[in-house]
Amino acid sequence: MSEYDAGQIQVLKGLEAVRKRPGMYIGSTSSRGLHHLVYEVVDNSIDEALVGYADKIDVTIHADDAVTVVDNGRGIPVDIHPTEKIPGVELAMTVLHAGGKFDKNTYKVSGGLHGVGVSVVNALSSQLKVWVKRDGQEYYMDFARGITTTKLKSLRKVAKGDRGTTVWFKPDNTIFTELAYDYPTLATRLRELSFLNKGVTITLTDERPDQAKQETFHAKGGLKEFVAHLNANKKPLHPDVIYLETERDDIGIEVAIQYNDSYNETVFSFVNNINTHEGGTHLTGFKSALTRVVNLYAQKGNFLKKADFALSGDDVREGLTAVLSVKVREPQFEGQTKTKLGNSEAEGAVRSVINEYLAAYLEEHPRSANIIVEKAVSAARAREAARKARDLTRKKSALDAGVLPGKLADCSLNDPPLCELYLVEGDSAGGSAKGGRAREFQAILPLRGKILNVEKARIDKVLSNEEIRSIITAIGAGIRDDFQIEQARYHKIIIMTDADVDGAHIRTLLLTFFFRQMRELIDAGFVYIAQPPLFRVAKGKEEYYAYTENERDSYVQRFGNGDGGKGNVLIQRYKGLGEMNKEQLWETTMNPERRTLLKVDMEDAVAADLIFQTLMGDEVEPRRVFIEANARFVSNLDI
Ligand code: 0RA
Repeated sequence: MSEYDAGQIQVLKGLEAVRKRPGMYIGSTSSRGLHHLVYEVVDNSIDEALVGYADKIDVTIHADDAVTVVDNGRGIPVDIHPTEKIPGVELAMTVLHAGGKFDKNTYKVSGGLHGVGVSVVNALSSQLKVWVKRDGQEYYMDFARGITTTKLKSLRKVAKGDRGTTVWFKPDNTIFTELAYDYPTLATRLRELSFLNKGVTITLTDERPDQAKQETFHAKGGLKEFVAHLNANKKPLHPDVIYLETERDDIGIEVAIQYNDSYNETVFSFVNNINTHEGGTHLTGFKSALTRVVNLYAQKGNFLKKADFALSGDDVREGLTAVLSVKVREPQFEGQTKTKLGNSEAEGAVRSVINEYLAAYLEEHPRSANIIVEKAVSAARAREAARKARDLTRKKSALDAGVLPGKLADCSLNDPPLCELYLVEGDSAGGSAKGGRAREFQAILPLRGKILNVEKARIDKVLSNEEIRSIITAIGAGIRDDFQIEQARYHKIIIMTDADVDGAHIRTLLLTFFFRQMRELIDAGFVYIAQPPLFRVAKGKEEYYAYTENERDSYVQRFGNGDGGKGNVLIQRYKGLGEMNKEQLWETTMNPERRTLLKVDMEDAVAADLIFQTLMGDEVEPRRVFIEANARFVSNLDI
């Protein structure tokens, strides 16, 4: 630390800021943030693949949860930077956003949570080591919490063509609250990256004892294989995946499309490998072209008997599985979660490419074209049939209480950010909830009987389901394409079901509904799950609620230790919400001062889509496989 010049002070300030507020750079310091460290390093290697220099990336989770990422790219530069006066590799590792300083001719991943720079990983690692092979030499450096501990040194000679970068890092246990990597989470993202970056081979190796595993991800067909993967548990309506890869107006465009016999729309869009959950210009261009081309084909072929209604966007996307991936040089990310593409040029580029290509495809493949158009036409007929029901479900204005469902006990405030809607299983719990609630801001909607499984139903059937209609009208924001989050009458929708198998089923049915019909509600963070306690442990005037058996035992222990005996400790087990009186329900599950709510959020919409398909879809075999693989994680199955 003797050569402490102004440059280094600046460096320390930068990385110190990362350590002070890690959430600003990687989103969180929980499991999600931990996984982002790996994604950040891998993204740098993927950038090398994007410019054609790397085609192999190896990720290893070591026994101590350290991670190594190896690529065969050009290797991070090691020469001294002209103005910063330190080796390029040291610059990349110690200066925020240094990447662009010495390389700006490429599509950099630079939006969302990724693209913050590998220096952030360094700052948040108790140790980081980097090996670079370039120009016939292997070099090495190491760091601790972002500070250089070994300056660049030359290790050995290597063959001229032997190039690449190896980064080993150990996440800092004073920063992260969770240090164990989840293999399936990493595998899902690495598989996705292999689909998105055709031809790159990515391996994932888990060296941890008891869970040793290795997989290789490689997709020769790129997005074509992505769509085949998404449709794996579904019945495709036409054999080929429609696929195109091209460039227009300096934007790389890759699209794959295949319809299946379900009623769901599964469309994912990416910009520079980042999932654009909130869509944006590229997706708008894609959707409008798809709607236009299918309508034109339907009109020309007289598929629409009377031309009194056109096929809507929702109609042409019924049963559609599609992935759109664009590569944009300077992406502008907007929206609440910075996952919405703003670049206006992307809309026209994607629209014109899809217009041309898809029109030609339909002309050349009349058999597939007929199936696709017929699917959309039958969706349109169902939509017509459901129109009345749908109209009934959309409120005219938030103030117009006349159209609210009869069994809704609404709150008296009309200020959505403050208002909560409890969806409660059963009339008896509904009654207690109504009695116990804070009526100014808490509304109660009791749900009787089973919610429809929307995974298997078409929109007309969905909308004819009484329970679902009540939920839609109570929320007041419409559904699907018509969904308008600004109209939502509550900013907390709280699912309150029993802690048993039936409760779990109803909860899953509700989550399936929100995921398929009101996904923005989940994206906005408006969906929650109430956590009713399983036990009340009391002695004299002192009482505690326990949410697990362990918690119960520790309260019993605590009481026991007080006077040497446990004799007077009272343990009450709540079998269901219905068994709690209104005071208990308020105190344990609804009182904002004491309750615990789980917020529903989506780490990965692709993974969520596959899970809903598996759990709620038509095919039984994948569900059996899932249950067998996951049964060991289940505890308290109706204890
Ligand atoms: C800056 C410039 C060049 C490569 C890289 C960074 C680079 C960074 C990482 C991080 C992980 N793997 C990486 N591989 C490459 C290009 C330098 C040149 O022109 O040779």
